[in-house]
Amino acid sequence: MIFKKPLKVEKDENNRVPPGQTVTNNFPVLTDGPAPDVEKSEWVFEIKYQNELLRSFNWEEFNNLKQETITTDIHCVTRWSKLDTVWNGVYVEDLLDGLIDPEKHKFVMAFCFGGYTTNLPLEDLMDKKGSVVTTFDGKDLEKDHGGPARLLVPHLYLWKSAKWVKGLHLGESDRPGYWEQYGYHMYGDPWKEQRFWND
Ligand SMILES: Nc1nc2c(c(=O)[nH]1)N[C@H]1C(S)=C(S)[C@@H](COP(=O)(O)O)O[C@H]1N2
Ligand SMILES: [Mo]
Repeated sequence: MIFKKPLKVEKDENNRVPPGQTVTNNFPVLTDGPAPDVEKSEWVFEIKYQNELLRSFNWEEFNNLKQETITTDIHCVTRWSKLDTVWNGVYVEDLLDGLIDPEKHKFVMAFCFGGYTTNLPLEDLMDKKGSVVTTFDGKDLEKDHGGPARLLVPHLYLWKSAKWVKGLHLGESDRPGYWEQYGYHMYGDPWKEQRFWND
């Protein structure tokens, strides 16, 4: 009888890169329109339900929350992936702590300085799946990548990771955000290649 050595399970690049994607070491910038200027002194993060402001943080309040380091792969619908990116920020579930009413708060529209929006199910931001990050690679997040703060939702295509994020609008129903109105998929799972409406 032949005993085979068990296969060593490593984080193999092939298993980490979703179909149709190519790994890059660069960090491309993809913004529709100009990057807005957002001063930390005017920065706010707001959590809303309908016309009601449930909670808000200014820069100082946000930075007093528990900061986490997140190491993750990211995948852009324009077919590049970047492995082991390192960010610092706050988990969305900590921002929402004690606020959630599961009957009313099922979906989220992230909104941004500059007007961009993107939609996602609330549960895709919970359980450490979503965060609001303020550093990349140990340095303050560059303006072009969304500084001072962006959403990071690495298990979905990167258009869901709203740059210059200003808050989350909670709601009962899933409405299309900016790119979702123009043909991008409502959910955007890179492992299922949910790039466009009919994927
Ligand atoms: N506010 C805002 N966020 C945004 C965008 C944008 O145009 N405005 N572009 C999205 C798209 S389509 C992608 S692919 C990623 C790109 O992030 P990056 O420029 O840091 O690579 O940001 C997303 N977040
Ligand atoms: Mo994109």
